[in-house]
Amino acid sequence: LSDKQHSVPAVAQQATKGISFPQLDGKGMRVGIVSTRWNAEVVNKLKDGARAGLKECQVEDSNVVEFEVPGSWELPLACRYMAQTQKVDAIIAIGVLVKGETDHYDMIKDAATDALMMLGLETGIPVLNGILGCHTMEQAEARATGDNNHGVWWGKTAIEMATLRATQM
Ligand code: DLZ
Repeated sequence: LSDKQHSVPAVAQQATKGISFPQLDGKGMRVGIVSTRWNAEVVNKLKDGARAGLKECQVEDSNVVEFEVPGSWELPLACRYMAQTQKVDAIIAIGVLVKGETDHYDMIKDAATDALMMLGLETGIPVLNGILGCHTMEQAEARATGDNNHGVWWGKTAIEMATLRATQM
């Protein structure tokens, strides 16, 4: 076999737990992060993860735009405001919903995630669902820590989807 036939697609050496990514080049891309103040301690770790994922894809710090909102319910509308600026290649919405004793959790989780999906489909801008719906704070912590920090995947997924979009335009 020739060298060419031997060569494998550049698949993630940068894998975190559970998923691998192709080599991604986010140089020059602008990415929005919209996050909540509810459950800020875990949300901040996820945000750090997302920034780290973006950095691994060569996204410059100055090209990361951040909005903050009170809770996960507010995420879709704030993401829409950001999408309307037409100045971002992808948006990462980050929130943590912890199930309480009422139905509030289910209402917010389902409505917010559906709205984020619709926003992406309507605008064509990749909108990442970074809402963790957990039954306990410990579950959320575990998904915001070390090689299981889901924020890192969201950062890389944002660039992968923005790259895919760019190849379609
Ligand atoms: C009200 C509420 C509750 C009970 N729990 C959470 C939560 O766990 N995570 C979260 O992001 N937001 C929560 N909120 C706030 C709502 O998302 C929203 O801010 C309010 O209902 C006001 O619209």
